[in-house]
Amino acid sequence: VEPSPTVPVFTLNAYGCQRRTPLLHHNNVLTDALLVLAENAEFNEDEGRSVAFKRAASVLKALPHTVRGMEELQGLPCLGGHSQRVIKEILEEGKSREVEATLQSQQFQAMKALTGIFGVGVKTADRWFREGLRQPSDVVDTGQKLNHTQEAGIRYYEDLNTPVTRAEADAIGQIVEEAVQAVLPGATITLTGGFRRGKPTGHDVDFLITHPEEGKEENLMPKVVSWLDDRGLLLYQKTTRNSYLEAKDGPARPPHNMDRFERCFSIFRLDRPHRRPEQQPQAGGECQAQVGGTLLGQGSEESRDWKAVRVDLVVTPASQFAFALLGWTGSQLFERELRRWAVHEKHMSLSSHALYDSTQNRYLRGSTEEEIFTHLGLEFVPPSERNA
Ligand code: 8DG
Ligand code: MN
Ligand code: MN
Repeated sequence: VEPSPTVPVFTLNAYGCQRRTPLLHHNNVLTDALLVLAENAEFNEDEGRSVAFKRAASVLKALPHTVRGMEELQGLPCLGGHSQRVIKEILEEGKSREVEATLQSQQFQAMKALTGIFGVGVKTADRWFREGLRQPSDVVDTGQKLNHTQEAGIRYYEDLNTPVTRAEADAIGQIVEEAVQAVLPGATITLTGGFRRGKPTGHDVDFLITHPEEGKEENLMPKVVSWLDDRGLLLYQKTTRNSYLEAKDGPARPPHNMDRFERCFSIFRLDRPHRRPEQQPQAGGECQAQVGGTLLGQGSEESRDWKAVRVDLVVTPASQFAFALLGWTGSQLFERELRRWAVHEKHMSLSSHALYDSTQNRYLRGSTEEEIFTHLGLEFVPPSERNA
């Protein structure tokens, strides 16, 4: 494409962690399309292709204007040939045939519905799809063998596929706060994940729990979980203990992004605020799932005054808190870009526990997110601008 002096040219840095990416941006038509292709690539276990589409979408999210012509893309990073073809087609024809075909495809729709079951990953969903299953009710009807997580995923399918609101997240926060104060006074909870980035809704609620005095936080999770469980507030929980120090490969080089904190994947039973009948939401109004609650054992909507909500709890020692906060705030692509930047540009290894400098052969301390960005040679990006 010829350079045109009348077109404002914005350049953007190549790594998502070097850019500011707000929640609301100007190119949703294009990013929605690219993210469909990214998701489809994930369903086909092609991670490289999926990340390529996500990076392309992320660049468009960071632009301060709506893209109206291909010449505006000049000099932008991460826009590969395939992404450019999709963008071009949408700019010229209003939509992309590939994206439309993907959205219409039985495989995409089935994979979306089946991976929407908590505890079901791409591999399981793909096996089920090849066995002819298309939706969660098929899983029940064909009597598939399920683990405990997947059973909960089926039982609460509708609720777990209904976005969690900020008000619900705050209500959960109050409960977690009460639990934590009851079992360890002085401990603190911090809302992370999408809500910390300013999202109005999420698929779950993420909390970090810590105590200012290092060591006090040890074995806190089982106590918090018992407190919650005793009050009937947990519909499901799976707790994993801290394995950071005992891991064979030691803390020296955390090898992948799964961290080793004491953590709990859970489903809360959240009471719905009392509503008068005229304020009840209309049937089906806010529900995305196509499967009837009765079929999957949720009971009828009217009789339930609670909602199942996915909650992630993580306990971290004070010395690792800033790393955990940075690691759990997301977005997932922003995290991925941070780690890629650390390795490729700084010879460092970043995890949710620590930052290791391979040049100096030592760990770098960080008591705030700002310090960690400084160690990484990056300008600080506030949580609300990490929506890469
Ligand atoms: P959403 O729930 O609003 O849909 O979005 P989100 O809050 O951004 O996504 P998330 O799936 O809840 O994940 C929040 C962050 O937590 C994300 O940046 C990745 C991170 N995360 C996991 N699992 C793990 C893990 O095992 N270790 C570490 N360090 N981070 C993790 O989701
Ligand atoms: Mn989340
Ligand atoms: Mn989460």
